[in-house]
Order: sequence, then C-alpha cells, then structure tokens
Amino acid sequence: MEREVPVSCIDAYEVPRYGKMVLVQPGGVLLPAGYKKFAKPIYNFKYRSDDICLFTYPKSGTTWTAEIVWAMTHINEMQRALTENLNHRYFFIDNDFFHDLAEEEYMEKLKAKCPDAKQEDGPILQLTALEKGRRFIWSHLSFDLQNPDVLDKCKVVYVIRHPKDNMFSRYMHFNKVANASLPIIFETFLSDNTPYGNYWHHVSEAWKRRDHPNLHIMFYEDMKADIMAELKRLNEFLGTSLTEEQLKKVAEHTSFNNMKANPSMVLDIAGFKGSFFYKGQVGSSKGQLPPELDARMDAWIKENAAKVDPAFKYAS
Ligand code: PPS
Repeated sequence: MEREVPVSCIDAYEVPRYGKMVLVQPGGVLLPAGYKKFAKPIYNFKYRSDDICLFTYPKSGTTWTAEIVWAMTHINEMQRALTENLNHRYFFIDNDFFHDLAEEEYMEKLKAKCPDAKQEDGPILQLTALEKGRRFIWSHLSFDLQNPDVLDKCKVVYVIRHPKDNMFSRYMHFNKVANASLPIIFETFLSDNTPYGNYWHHVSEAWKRRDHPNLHIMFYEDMKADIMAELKRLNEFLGTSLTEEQLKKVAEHTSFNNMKANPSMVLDIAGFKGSFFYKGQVGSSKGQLPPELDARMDAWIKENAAKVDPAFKYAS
C-alpha cells in the first residue's frame, strides 16, 4: 500500500517563471505547486539495489558529484559525457513538478517506450521506473520527502557545501537567469521558507542518517582540498575498485575547467546555460557580502550548525 507523505502542503504565492508555489511543512520547503501531485509518487518510488542516488541541497556541488559518480561507474566510456548530457545520464526525479524543464523532450522519449503514457503522470518518474539498466537518480528534495526506505534499498551520496558559498552560488545563478538581487536571495536563504527548504533542515535530515552504511556524505570543501582522497573514499563506498590511475582520470575529467568547457554538461533549457559554473571555489562569497549581512550570516551559521551537531564542520 502507498504511504502518505507526512507533510502539509499549503498554497503559497506565485513567483515569476515557476508560477504557483506550495509551502511544504515541516522544512519550510517552497516548491512549484505541481509538487502536491508528485509528493506521494516520489515518497513511494520503488528503488532497486543497484540504483545510485545523489541527494543534495541545490548549489552544493551536485553537478560535479554527479559527473564524478557517473565517470567512476563508466570508467571505460567516460567520453560519452562529451556528447550525452548529464540530464540524460541521470534521472532528475524532481523534474516532473518543474513543468518547463525539457518536459517535451522527456515525453517523446517516454512515448517511444510506452505509447499510452500520460504526461500528467510525470514523464521522468515513468521513464525512471521503465529503465531496465542501472539507474542514476538525483534529487534536491530532503530525506524526509524521499522514500523512507531508500537507504535500505540502495546507495545514496549526499553533498554538503558551506552555506555562505552555497547562498552566493544561488545568487549568481538566479541573478543570471532571473535578475535576482543579492539582498533578496540573502533574505530568502536565511528565512524559514525558501526553495527546497531551509538549508539546516535539509542538512540535518541527512546528518541524522550519517551512520547508515548506504549513505555517503561528502563536503564540497574536502573535495576541493583533496579530490583524490575523496575519490578514494567514494571508490570504497561505491565498490568500483578503480586503480589510482583510473581515479586520476576521473579527477581530470571532472575538473572545474573540463566540466565548464564541456558543451553538453548542462541542458540548454530555460536560460540555464552558463549559470551553473561561476567560480567553483571555496570562499567564493568572500568579500561579496556587505559587512552587516556577512555578520548576520556568521551568527546564523554558528547557531544552526551547532544545532545539527556541535561537532558539525561549520559549527566553529
Ligand atoms: S545545482 O543548480 O543545484 O545543480 O548546482 P550544483 O551543481 O549543486 O552547484 C553548482 C556549484 O558547483 C560548482 N561546480 C564545481 N566546482 C568545482 N569543480 C567542479 N568540477 C564543479 N562543477 C560545478 C559550480 O561552479 C557552482 O558553484 P559556483 O560557486 O556558483 O561556481
């Protein structure tokens, strides 16, 4: 029997581009209104033991990690990444409630496999379910909105990035695609109700599951500091048994410059192209915030990181 999602969805305001939004509580998760329809199918989605999932708060290094995981599991066919878009190698299961994101393209793919399929049932969820081979699934929804059994079924990688750089990356993205201002993005990021929910809610939902053997948590800053060490940890977790030489190849293939230069990395949809790669650095927000906002964010981080765990990376 299908489980009910233990959240409430309240109709919220309209935002340009995404239209009507809903506020999902707890978590203060603002999502396109279409989420109401897909909440239950996502919550009940049937994972398989060889699936690999990537769950992240947006702007944490999702694209980078997605490419790493894919390259590690396709070590002898990495060149495919130069012509095959990442969105075609992964299933972005949130896509069905973002109606404009290449839905027609996915619908065509779905119709070829299943002529009777209906658009309103969500092309991506259907395509994911129909996939016969190993599935690479990614989502920005926090763990409390995912199938509660997902970790018992398959491996999940979760990436965390320092909230200040995360917020600044969000700003650079939405400034490019929607002319959003820094104060607006700042206030939304620190508010309780924000797209994909409060940063700390998202992170703490993953952190409390950190001892599950099927969950691998990575920090963007650690990846930047020593990518080979992180690839080795991932190699263990994924069971990919790659040699040092092969891991070096993965590191090279997924370097910031190589990924940025790859014309097929990010789908050219909804004006997103060119908004995914800003600097790809730790501390990219340094000196960018007015001192008053900078101090507010420091205090906010200190208070909330300690609530996640006094030993949490950003707590001191
Ligand atoms: S999204 O839109 O949520 O999927 O964005 P996400 O991919 O999670 O995060 C985007 C930021 O990750 C940076 N990025 C990288 N950093 C280092 N190395 C590599 N290879 C890499 N690829 C992407 C990207 O540049 C965004 O960070 P900023 O600071 O905005 O540059």
